Amino acid sequence: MPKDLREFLADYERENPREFCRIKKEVDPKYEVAAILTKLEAARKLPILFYEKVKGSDFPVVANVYSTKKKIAASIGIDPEEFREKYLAAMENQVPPRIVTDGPVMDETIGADDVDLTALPMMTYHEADAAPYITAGIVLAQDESGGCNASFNRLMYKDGNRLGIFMTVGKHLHEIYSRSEDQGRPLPISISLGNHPAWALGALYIGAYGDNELGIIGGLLGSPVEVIDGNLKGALFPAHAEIVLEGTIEPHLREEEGPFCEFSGYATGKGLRPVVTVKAMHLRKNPIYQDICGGQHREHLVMATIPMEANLYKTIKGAVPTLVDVHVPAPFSVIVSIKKRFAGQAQSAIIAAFSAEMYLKHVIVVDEDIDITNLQEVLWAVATRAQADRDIVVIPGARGSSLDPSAAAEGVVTKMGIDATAKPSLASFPRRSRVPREVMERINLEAYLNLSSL
Ligand SMILES: Cc1cc2nc3c(=O)[nH]c(=O)nc-3n(C[C@H](O)[C@H](O)[C@H](O)COP(=O)(O)O)c2cc1C
Ligand SMILES: [Mn+2]
Repeated sequence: MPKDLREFLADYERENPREFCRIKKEVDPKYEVAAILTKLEAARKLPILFYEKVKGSDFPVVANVYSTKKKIAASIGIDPEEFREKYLAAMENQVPPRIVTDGPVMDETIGADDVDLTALPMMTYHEADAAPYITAGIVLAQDESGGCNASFNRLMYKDGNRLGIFMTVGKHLHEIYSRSEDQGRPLPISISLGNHPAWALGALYIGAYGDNELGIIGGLLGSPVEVIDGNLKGALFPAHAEIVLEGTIEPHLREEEGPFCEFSGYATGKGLRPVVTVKAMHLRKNPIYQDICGGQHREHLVMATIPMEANLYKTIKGAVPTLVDVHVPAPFSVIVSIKKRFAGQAQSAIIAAFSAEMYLKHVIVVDEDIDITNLQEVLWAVATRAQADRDIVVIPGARGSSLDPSAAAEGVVTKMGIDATAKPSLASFPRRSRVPREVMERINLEAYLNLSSL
């Protein structure tokens, strides 16, 4: 198993040269990197992109590291079908982090007076984006019990050593910050770029406040992650990252942040949001800057569903033991299949799903005969097994995503569950059209017609 991002990249390039693309021609971090990725996606190409020369910066940039499940799976030595099992096992068998005093990221350190964020190739992706952004930074912050929280948070370049930060209300980093702000204290954080991909799966973990995501990353890797306790007490940072920024989120300070085009496919409006002061920058020798293209791109969508589906599976299984599968096909939406034994179990699945993930807005529950990755079949089940007056649960005024542009107030949404299971049961429902199996097996098309001429 690779021990850090650069080892993973070297392994992947060697083993999958067609999925690793080195770009030697200079690219502009303003729009051009996003344009290349957007055009490649339209052509259904998702290679890791390694930009060797980025205008205005000495650092090469890597993007699309998480663009397929295959890549992320390779980084932790599993097949893509094993994610569910592996993630649940990592949640059960967490490996606590090891605090070390040194590591590769300490090759070079730049102190507060000399930090100039413009040295980093921060990106502007879309027309509506207010400024260059850092998107692939993993923020670590300690809660009052000393546990370490990890999350991705977009960071807007402001000036010199200052960044605007977007923290969703109700997520853990926002809660840690609010508690520290209540005490009038700045919150020490670290922002790391260029981690082993397991860090991304940990940062996207959705669990209870106080859960230590470093233990889950250790569980995924099968060994403790090494973190350094830096100058700012409370801000641990990964010893093997490419780049680390240490800083504080200031209490009672709000400045304009945004707009920024988000994974929802829309630009979120500007708002008054907290500010990070960067107090030190640590770098490996020849650091690689990692980028995740802002907006609705494969990388963001694919990666986020892995921990989300594992968490939904675990929580819904607790309520409905005959849960079959869960699938997150689009932002804020999940499709759940169950083997319904008793009336009311679809409703139990809906309630459990909403309790597991605050961002969820729509839950569709179907029977076990439906392929939940086939949206046409799911809509067929909704059309033929549900009646709106009987089978829809509506929860108005609930906490949801602040990135939902249809919400009446930011982050306050109406949630909907659809029970698209057959009533009263699949066994008693009209039978699906099916040619007898024995005949299907017996009939050989080639005996009746020339298949290749059609
Ligand atoms: C590339 C990327 C960028 C993200 N940016 C943000 C962000 O700006 N603000 C935010 O609240 N969540 C963001 N997220 C989602 C959070 O990282 C995610 O909800 C995480 O589980 C929150 O963890 P926490 O509740 O432990 O703080 C982003 C996710 C990804 C993959
Ligand atoms: Mn957390």
